[in-house]
Amino acid sequence: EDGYELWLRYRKVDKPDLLAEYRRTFTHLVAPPAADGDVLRSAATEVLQGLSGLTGRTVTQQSKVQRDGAVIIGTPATSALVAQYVDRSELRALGPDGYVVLSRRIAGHATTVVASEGKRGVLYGIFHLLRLLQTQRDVRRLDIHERPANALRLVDHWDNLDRSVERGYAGESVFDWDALPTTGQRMTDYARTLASVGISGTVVNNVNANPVFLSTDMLQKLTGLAAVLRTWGLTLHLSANFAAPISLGGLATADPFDEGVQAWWRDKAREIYQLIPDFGGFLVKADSEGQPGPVSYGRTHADGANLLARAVKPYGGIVMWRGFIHDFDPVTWASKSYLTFQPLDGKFDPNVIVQVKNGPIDFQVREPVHPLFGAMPQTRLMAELQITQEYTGQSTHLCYLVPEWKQVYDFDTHAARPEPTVAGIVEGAAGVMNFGSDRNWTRHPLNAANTHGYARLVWNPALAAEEVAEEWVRMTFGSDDRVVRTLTSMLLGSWETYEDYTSPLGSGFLIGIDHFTPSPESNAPWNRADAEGAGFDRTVATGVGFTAHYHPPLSQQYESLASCPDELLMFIHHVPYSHRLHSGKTMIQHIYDTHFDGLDAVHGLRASWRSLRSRVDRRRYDTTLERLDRQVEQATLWRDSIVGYYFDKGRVLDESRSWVQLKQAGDQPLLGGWPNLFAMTAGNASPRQAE
Ligand code: BDP
Repeated sequence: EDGYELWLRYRKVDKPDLLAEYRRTFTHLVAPPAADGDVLRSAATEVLQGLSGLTGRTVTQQSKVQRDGAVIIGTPATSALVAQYVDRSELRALGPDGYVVLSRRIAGHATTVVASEGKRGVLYGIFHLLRLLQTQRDVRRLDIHERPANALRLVDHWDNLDRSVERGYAGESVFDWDALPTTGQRMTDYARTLASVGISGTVVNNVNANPVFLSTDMLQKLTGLAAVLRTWGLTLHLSANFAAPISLGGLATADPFDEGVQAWWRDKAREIYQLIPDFGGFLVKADSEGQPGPVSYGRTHADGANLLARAVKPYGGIVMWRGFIHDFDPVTWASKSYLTFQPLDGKFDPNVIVQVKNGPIDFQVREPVHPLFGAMPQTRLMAELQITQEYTGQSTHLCYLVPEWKQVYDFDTHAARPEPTVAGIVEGAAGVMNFGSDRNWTRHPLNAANTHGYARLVWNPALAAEEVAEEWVRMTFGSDDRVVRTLTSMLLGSWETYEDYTSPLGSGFLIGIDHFTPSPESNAPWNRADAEGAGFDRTVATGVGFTAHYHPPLSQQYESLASCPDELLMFIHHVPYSHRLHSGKTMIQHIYDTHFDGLDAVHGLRASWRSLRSRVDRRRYDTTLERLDRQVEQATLWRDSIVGYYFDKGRVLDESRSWVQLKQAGDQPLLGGWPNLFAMTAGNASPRQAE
């Protein structure tokens, strides 16, 4: 296996009893007639392929229920059986993306009904049914009623016209622009895979947007891509360059108040919708990192967003306006987007959704939850999460981010509203994508767990991380108990492990310009380590005032060194090395210990994987092991650099290790910063003396 099939492998079920059961329960398909390109046709094809693979018997489509084991799929409008046997008011309540999967006796036979008010819901329903078999669940008495928690379930590609990918680590762009409008099997599989986990749309080009994506030539090419996506219920979206009226339209300005500019966007929208009638809308990064925007014309972000929103409104389009403002000044960055956007609450048109990154800086391994989530009650909001592991090990390190995203969704903003958690506030998410041109899509075979996990959480943020991880493991590697237990636990601990050997206590930005290797020295303005302590003072009392952006009691909790959660301590406070954490350790000892423990945990990850050698197919085993070998090397470099750095700053000895121990840990070569590592170990003579 080369990993191409990701979690849609549909291998024959390996437990005899279960296999017999599934063979009885699923014998034939009864589906409404549907033309090629119709979502219902995709659903029928997929369910036939999936059930045939999983049962090892050819399941065929029939025109009516013939015997026990019929799978009936459809909407009330397309299937008389669905109309007759499924409660219409319930389907309406579940909405066009929701569905039911029910065991029912129909025409005297045992059947399974997958029904929805909308065709897309039927597609999601059949993937749910297949997932039950893939994860070896009991399917005899199904009574499933599902609706997505979020209407907007998007992935964002940061892909460029030359097929390079901003923050892509799996080869080139997954999209072959030159070949468009022709698309091949890979695009079909791309769309199927996303649909299988309920993704509803995709933004195909980089937020640092090349205006050429809106040119007539390019739009014509994109019709081919939109057609494949449509077949699988996905809408195409584009990142728009705010200055396109100048660069493409030849106008002298892109000022949102200029009538010529307004007309240009109206015409552009009309052209797009003529070519792509179900176009989803625009994503815009404005006035950030050199991108053009309304602020250059003395207008606000709301003025800019509303300009585009009005152009797409007649066609039902939306504008996702990024609430992320990259500020190269460490002093102001954490507050920048809050201070820019919060005053604009209530000023955005109804079809604008402001897209807010999970934290106030930029996808660091640990950040507080973005204060904007609790601060814009009159504005539609969505979360931006980063599936591609820009700062979390790229395609070398295993870092399963679902536990992090769960914390974001569950975060109580304490805003005065009925559901003050992030999950209750946002109406969708955009996940910055990790798929590339590599045969296995993500290079690191285990990193597709993040793609799957992101999608499953945006569908239902209440799912437990354990459940999501285990589901992915079973679907991707099969249901061998050892594999399931081992790999699930590898995934679940890996984010905190990554945090342990990289960035302590919310420090962030200890990373080099490649966003991969450690480089604490070059980030001194960020980590603010000196002889007495470390961390960035963002308090109101003595720092940059960031804590004021939160509602009480969060603002007080963060403001006080005593009550600030340990994991955010260095994000919010400048802390003496001797400060005792809630764990009872001094801050500096915590830094030392977590880095040593973190590296040990990476050795543990590799050992766990090795224990699965005879249980995982050769190719995926080897590819993953090769990644874990590199992770061990990189984690060693991280440990040595970071503990060396903090020792160098504070000259505080490590209470719990001696250099002899370090030396004896023979399988952990000391890479970076080794003179410091020797020097910092407690109560020991220097290496030379001891030798
Ligand atoms: C940062 C990336 C940069 C993106 C920017 C953004 O380093 O490549 O363009 O964010 O999200 O994470 O706009």
